[in-house]
Amino acid sequence: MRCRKCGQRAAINMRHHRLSLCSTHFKEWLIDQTQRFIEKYQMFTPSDRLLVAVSGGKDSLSLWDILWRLGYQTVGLYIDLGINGGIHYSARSRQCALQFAEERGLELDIYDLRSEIGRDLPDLADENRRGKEKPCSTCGLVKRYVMNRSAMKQGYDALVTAHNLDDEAAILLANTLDWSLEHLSRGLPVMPAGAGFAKKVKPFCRISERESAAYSILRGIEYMEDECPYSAGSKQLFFKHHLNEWEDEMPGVKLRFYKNYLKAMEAGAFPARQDSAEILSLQQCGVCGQPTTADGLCVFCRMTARK
Ligand code: Q46
Ligand code: ZN
Ligand code: ZN
Repeated sequence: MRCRKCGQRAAINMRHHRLSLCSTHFKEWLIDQTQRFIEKYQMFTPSDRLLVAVSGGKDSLSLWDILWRLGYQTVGLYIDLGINGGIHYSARSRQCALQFAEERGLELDIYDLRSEIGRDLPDLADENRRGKEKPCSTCGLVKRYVMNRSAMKQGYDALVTAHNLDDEAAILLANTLDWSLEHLSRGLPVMPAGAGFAKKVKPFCRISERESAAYSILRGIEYMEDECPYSAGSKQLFFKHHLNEWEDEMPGVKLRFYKNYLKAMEAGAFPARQDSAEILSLQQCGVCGQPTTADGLCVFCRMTARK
């Protein structure tokens, strides 16, 4: 297989784009693609200050590298959840994020759950979950809360996450199977700011997991290769696995599924999300000031209050 641009040996063949590229041209191509989607979906401009959520994995570090090369003003946010799972998951992920930032002279904010609330995610999840439920719902809540609060408090113009095409297609499939109109109306690459929520953007929404992994390897980025020990058996991995099987048989099916969803949204297929505080009947949390539908304290403040 040869690179379409220069005829050298190809480093990657992307069947869904009918495109093979060498290492140099693939890296250039991925940077161009990312910039194209930033502009197409009007995510942000060079004058915006961006908070990039960084997990230490391939997607977030590849995306941060690309935003940095494109000259955007970025600060990273790493949330240390204190997950060990026998592999020192959080400590090693944090190290990857720190090393990445240091090598490029970038600023990385670290939110350390144990220092902030006195316990790690697995303890917090134990206090709050029912039965043998995984800690993922508590984890999701903590991450969404910390990301939004950090972005709002420090006045960033947008919160950037590295959700990729595989993530978006898997979420879309799950929400379609449930016909969850509420969630289907929130799957766009840009969620505008409003009612105490920061603007959220996903520049990698059309970039596949395989492409972002190839980018980090070809760029020599050291990322956390192990998955979170709690991810095994998750619904999202189940959907990703099946989407990948379909992709093998029908190259491009994932991208078509997601792009056609965006077209359907544009055509008004699902009700647009209403974001005003009145419509969502939001109040301000009495402790942290974050938006909440509950009276008094938000879910995070209630959950993390010492019992
Ligand atoms: S980090 Fe958290 Fe994931 Fe681990 S505990 Fe579950 S949600 S699997 S993206
Ligand atoms: Zn080439
Ligand atoms: Zn609160």
